[in-house]
Parts: sequence; C-alpha cells; structure tokens
Amino acid sequence: PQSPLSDQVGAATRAFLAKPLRLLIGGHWVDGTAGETLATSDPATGRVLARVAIGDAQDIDRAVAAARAAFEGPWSRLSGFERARLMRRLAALIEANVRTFAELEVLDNGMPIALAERTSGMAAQMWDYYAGWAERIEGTTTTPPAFVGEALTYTLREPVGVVGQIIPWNVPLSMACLKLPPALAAGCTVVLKPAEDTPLSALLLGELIQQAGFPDGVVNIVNGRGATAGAALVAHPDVDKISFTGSSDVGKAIVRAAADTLKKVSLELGGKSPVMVFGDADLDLAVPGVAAATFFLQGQNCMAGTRIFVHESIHDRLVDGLVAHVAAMRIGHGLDPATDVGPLISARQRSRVEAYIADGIASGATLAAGGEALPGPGNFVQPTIFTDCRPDMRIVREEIFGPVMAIQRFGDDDLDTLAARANDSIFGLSGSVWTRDLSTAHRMAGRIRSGHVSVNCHGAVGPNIPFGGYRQSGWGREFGREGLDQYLETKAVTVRL
Ligand code: TXE
Repeated sequence: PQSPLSDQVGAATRAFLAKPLRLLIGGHWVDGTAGETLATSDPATGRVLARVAIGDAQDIDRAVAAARAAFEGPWSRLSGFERARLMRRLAALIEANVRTFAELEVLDNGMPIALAERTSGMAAQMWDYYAGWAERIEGTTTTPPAFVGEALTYTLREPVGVVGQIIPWNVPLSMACLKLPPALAAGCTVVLKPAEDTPLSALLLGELIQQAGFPDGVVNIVNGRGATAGAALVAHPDVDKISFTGSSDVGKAIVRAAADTLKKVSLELGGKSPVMVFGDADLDLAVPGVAAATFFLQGQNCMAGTRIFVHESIHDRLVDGLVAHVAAMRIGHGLDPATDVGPLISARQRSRVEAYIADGIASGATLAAGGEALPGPGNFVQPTIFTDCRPDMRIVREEIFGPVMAIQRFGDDDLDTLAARANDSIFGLSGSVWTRDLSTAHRMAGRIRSGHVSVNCHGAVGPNIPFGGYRQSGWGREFGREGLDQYLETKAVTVRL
C-alpha cells in the first residue's frame, strides 16, 4: 500500500519501502525472535506505508550482547581519528541520501518536506561535528597533595560503555543523529530504540552505517514497543547508560527502573516554553517568529514556545498579526511543497490536542483562531490561538504537543515580576525574548530558568549549541561539548614518582 502522493517520492524511497525492514543486531538484519511486526502509516492519509520487524526483551538481550562485544573488541581498538573517519564517511552518505531521508520523514512523521530536508541536512552535520570531537578527547594534568610525595596526576576520558538510546517520533532522523554521534565519538557502542510511530528513517540510517564501514555491533537498531523493548533496555544489567527523549511520564518511569542497576541516565523531556514580547518588539519579526515558535512541527516539538506573554501596548497588534499569519498557513500533505502545516503524528495525538482545545474553551479562554480538527483520514488540526489566558488553565500549564498557542498580557511590571510569571512552570527547556532593547533582552534572558533562551528568534539549536532542561524538562545537555561529556567517564591516575 502506498500514499496517494507516492508518485511524488523518488525511486530510492519506493525501493526502500518495498524491502523487508528488520532489526539491525551485530551487523546482521534479522527478524525479531517472536516474529512480530508493526505497521507504520502515513499520518496525512492513514495509509499503511510498510510493516517493520519489532523486537522484544530477547532481541534487546541479543543487541546488548552485540554492543558489548563490539565495545570490548573492534571498537575499543580504534583511535579517535579512526572513529572520526568513519563518522565523516557516514555524514557524506547521509548528505547523498538527504532527499530519500526527507521523503521517509514526511511519509512516516507528516512534517513538511522543506523542514524534512533541513533536518536531514542537519543530521549529517551532527556526524561531522562530533567527528571533530572524536579527535579531540583529552584529559588534564595536575599535582596531587603533598602527602602523596613527589607525584603527578593525569585524567583519562573513557567511554561510559554500552548505551541504550530511546527516541521519540517528532523528528525521527534528527533524534537518532543527535544521540548516536556523541556516543560513538566518545567510543561507546549503542542499542537504539526508535519510536513505534516512526521506525523507518533509523533503518535507512542503519544501512548507511554499514556502508560506511562501522564494525558490526557498534550500532544496533531495535524497533519495538516502549513497554517491552524500551523497558527491557532500561532494565538491562549490561547497559551502562540510558539516553532518553520523550514524555515526562516515561522519563520518570525510566529513572525509577534504572535505579536497580544505577545506570547513568540523561533525559530530554517536555516543555512549555515562555515567549516574552515587549512593547518595543519589532512586530514584523515577532509575528512570524512567535507563530513559528508555537506551530513549528505542528507544535510537536519540545522547545515549542506555547506560553506567550505580550505587553498590553502591542497585544492587539500582535494578536491580529498572528491571526492573519495562521489564516495564510496551508494545511496539507507534507510532500506538497506549498504545505506549511502537516498532520499530527497519530489519531491519539489528535484526540489529545482536541481535548486540550475543548478545555481551553471551557475554562474561559478566547478562541482567536483555529480550534478545529479536520475530518479524517489524516490527523490534521488547525493552528489554534487562545487569548485572555490565565496561569491556572491547563492549556497554559501542560505540554499539549500540538498547534495550540496560549496568550497572556502584561503591563508595566518589573522584570522580576515578569520572570516569575515566565518561570511559573514545572518545565524549563526553552524560551524567547522579543525586544529592541539590549538591556531588557539580556536581563530577561538571565532571569528565565531554562536551558536555552533566544532573543528575537526562538529555539535556534545547532550541533554546537548545548541543549537541555532545567527542572522537570530533563537531566543533562545534548549537542556541543557537553553532549559529548554525557558519554565519557573521567578517570584520575596518580603516579608517585
Ligand atoms: O511519548 P513516549 P508519546 C511528550 C508529548 C507527547 C507525549 C506522549 O507531550 O504528547 O509525550 O508522546 C518509548 N520504557 N513528548 O507517548 O511514550 C517509546 O517507545 C522505555 C515529548 O509518544 O515518551 C518511544 O520510543 N521506553 C517529547 C519513546 O519512549 C519507553 C517527544 C517516547 O515515547 C517506555 C515525544 C518505557 N516504559 C513526546 N514507554 C520531547 N521531549 O521531545 C515508552 N517508551
């Protein structure tokens, strides 16, 4: 079965979807032990794209054993320079296949094609960037206290070991390519578990990993359900670290489950990021910028800026601008280049978002735009704007992960009062400040309790920009040097001379 727009995808994408899609364990493509498969469908049409093999606890066992053998064997014998060479080769292969990756992302996830091409390009860049770090892992030297005698201490940076990486469906290839490169640069080996809703792009990545010449077992890819494959990976005694991106509830369950083995855990969870629009903001910039902050990826984005605070002097102009902006956004299939808004990932997600919209209306917010789900089969919801929101409303407090903006206004409050409102959230992932005043921009950026704050833009991330959460948005940082540190242990060696 193919999407109605399948004539718009290239031969490479069609050929990929026609192949058996299996698990990558120890360098071999294999079926799951139980022989189970899962259908994956196009969220814009509901049509089944392919069936993929899924794994259970036994397959996770096999994959962890393969990762352990690679960690102790061939992978440990390669220098950082050699790891970097493989990583750069893979970056080039991803670049050569960007169009195919982008088409698979659109079909499996629903995102607009231009965005899929951009994120696929950045996925390649991540491998290049961390290849550089693989060549630059180094320790320090110091002199120990006098009681040791004449001595020298140096530090070694060693890989954590076998890592389990569990990723969500919102930007599937980007997620795989923000987690794998720092782990491999550090010298770890990995079992990757993609999300049930988007199993495809990771499998193409697996093929290219093999083509690039990585030793067998360095990267193992086991599609499967969270409650079986995911939970087995988290509980596994021979996994040294879990890196997870996904919902806060599952993040908490992972922390509890990991306690038994005290494996290292890093988490990138939800957000409800504040967007502060001051009276002197450049509205030509702020209108499209604030719209993108909320509606990028249909709002299915952990850094989405969904709590808008706007100064009363420009409130109406901003709202009018946003309403006009969303009225011009085209809803459609992601393969159509004119599409601005694709479908949500699943019918379940659409129902969740519809329930939040109903809650917003019931709790007294004013619906300024959107508010409707389109009739099926696709999971489309209109970009939705609420004004007159209050801090106690669920649409203001909870992560919706859909195209829903909640606007509140402020007067001439001092920055501390305003910051208290911005920080009134269990989350702290992102945020943005829109103003022409440099002092306001920097003062506000300093006061927002989030891992990432943008000024006159929102959510500008990149391979070299550390990203992660304060409070319940997570543990640890990804990207940049700190992203590498997640996968390294420090060993101090003291030598008495
Ligand atoms: O996420 P889950 P869901 C938020 C967002 C969204 C909500 C639900 O608010 O509406 O979560 O999305 C695996 N042990 N985010 O249900 O379940 C699962 O198989 C181990 C924010 O899709 O967290 C998948 O691979 N793993 C977010 C991954 O966890 C388990 C991105 C994420 O799925 C598991 C996605 C378990 N017990 C959703 N249960 C972000 N921060 O970007 C599930 N998984």
